[in-house]
Formats: sequence, C-alpha cells, structure tokens
Amino acid sequence: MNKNVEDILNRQVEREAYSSSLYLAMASWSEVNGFPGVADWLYVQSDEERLHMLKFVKYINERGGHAIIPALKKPETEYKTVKSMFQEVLKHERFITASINEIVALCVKEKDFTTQNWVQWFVNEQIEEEANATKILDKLKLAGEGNLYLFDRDIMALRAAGAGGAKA
Ligand code: OFO
Repeated sequence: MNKNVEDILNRQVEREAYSSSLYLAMASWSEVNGFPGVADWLYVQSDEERLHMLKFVKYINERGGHAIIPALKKPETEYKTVKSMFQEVLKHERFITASINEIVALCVKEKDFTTQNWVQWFVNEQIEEEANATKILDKLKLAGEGNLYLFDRDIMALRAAGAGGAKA
C-alpha cells in the first residue's frame, strides 16, 4: 500500500489505542469515585475504541502494509468533576474527527480511493461519537453538580437502552 497512507493509518492505530486507554483511565476514576453508571459507560466505550484500533490494524495488514503496535502515553488518572471529564471526552472525539478527516484528505491526494471508501465508516462513526458526548454533557447541565446520583443512574439506563454509545 502507499507508504504515506500506511503511515497515517498507523498514526490512527496509536490514536485509537490511546482513546481506549484514556476512557479506561476515566472509567477507573469514575468507579473509585462512586459513579458506577459512568464507569460502566466508559468501560464499554474503551472496549469500542479497542475495536476501532483493531479495524485499522487488520486493514493495514490486509492491504500489504504492516500495522505497528505503539507505546502509549499515560492518560490522566485524576479528574476534577464528571463534567470536566466529559468535556475532555468531547474534546478528544473532536480531535479524532479531525484526524479521520486528515486520512480522507490524504487518500484523495494519493488517489487511494479504496482506503478513502473504507475509512468512511469512521467518518460516520465520529458523527455519533461527538453526538453521544454532547448528549451526556447536556444531561449533566440539566442535572447540575448537586444531583449526580440520578445522572449516574440515567447514564446506566441510556446504555442499557443501546443509546449514547456502546456499540461496536
Ligand atoms: Fe471514539 O471513536 Fe474511535 O477514537
């Protein structure tokens, strides 16, 4: 496969792996700080990001490239509030969206229309990922800092209903 495309796809392997690690760190913080619903949502989200990473790994290798499994930087272990943590989630998802868009742009430049077509799945996925984080931030706004117990139960229900994230 085209070397520039292979390199940018490997960059995305690292970013998806970091997403998984970041959400795992957030899940762990939520769990030890009394937010089991939030933790549950983030554990599932972390699994989902690992699946994203695997999609890139498999695709690169399938196309004759070599997927490189990277070392990751350590994510934050402490978060001030649930709200600031979800603001981080949204910020991170926007960063991922920009990163996916860069892949599309490079595919066009290099005329790799097969990869351009393949990566469309992630273009659509990012619409949902940003919408989910925004939805949760809206709920947090409504709940206010004082009523996080109900918010925590709510996010658990949201996941059980299959909305707000949690799909492969
Ligand atoms: Fe959150 O979608 Fe992958 O990174």
